[in-house]
Amino acid sequence: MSKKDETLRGVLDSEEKNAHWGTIGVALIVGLITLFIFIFVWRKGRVSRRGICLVGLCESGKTLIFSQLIYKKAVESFTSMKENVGVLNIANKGALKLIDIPGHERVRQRFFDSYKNTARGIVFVLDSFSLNKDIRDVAEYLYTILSDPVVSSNRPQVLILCNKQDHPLAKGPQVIQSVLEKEMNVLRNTQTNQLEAVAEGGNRKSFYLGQEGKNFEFADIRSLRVEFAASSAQTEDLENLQKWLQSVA
Ligand SMILES: Nc1nc2c(ncn2[C@@H]2O[C@H](COP(=O)(O)OP(=O)(O)O)[C@@H](O)[C@H]2O)c(=O)[nH]1
Ligand SMILES: [Mg+2]
Repeated sequence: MSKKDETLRGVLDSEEKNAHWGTIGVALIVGLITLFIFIFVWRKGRVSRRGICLVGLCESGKTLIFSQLIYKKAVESFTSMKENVGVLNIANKGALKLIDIPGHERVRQRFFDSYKNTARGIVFVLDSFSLNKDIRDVAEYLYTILSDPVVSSNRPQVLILCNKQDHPLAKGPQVIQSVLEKEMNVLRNTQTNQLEAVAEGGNRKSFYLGQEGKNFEFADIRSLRVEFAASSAQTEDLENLQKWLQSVA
């Protein structure tokens, strides 16, 4: 090989190396840009979700809570078939949009579906006195909300608000939590069996709430933080709810 050939080869080799580094550089830049876009969209999604959905069975106290928070007084309550929407200003944290979703079985899913995308938080209101009588319905509604695909992907904060604490026979949040966990466990078993019967080997995991192989516990829902608090809208005791709103906003 002549000297000229060797020089030419050296030049070609170094050009190849340069091209190689060039490709890595471009790939790195594209990767970084994609990462930044991803972080931006993700943050924007979280920041722009300012909704707080008040859900729960009829007569649990949602509308009274809504009017105490928005109008600072009780407004004549009626069985509503429409949602109430109001703006809640949280000190140092900006505004939240409070949505009181009607509890009627036939309409609640439709209303929840149209607001769940904007939910930064979900307040599930229940009547702490009539829980024994309504336990099945309460657990079913709660299960539907917590296992909703949009909810588990957006991960709003969840508060289970044990309302009507002023009632002499009202149960406290801790008792309510364990009663609910037992009922949700029963519900999960029946639902899992039904789903298995319908779709053998189907997409069962996405419906499974909590941890497999042990009894249901709220703490085991990996995608959601579920908290419990007490309130009495009647006696204007909404302090725990206010604190939770302050932390979520
Ligand atoms: N004792 C008691 N009654 C309440 C409380 N909160 C709501 N209520 C009453 O429960 C009934 C249903 O309340 P409402 O806000 O309309 O419930 P919603 O159907 O969930 O919107 C009304 O008569 C309220 O006055 C509470 O904390 N204690
Ligand atoms: Mg109402």
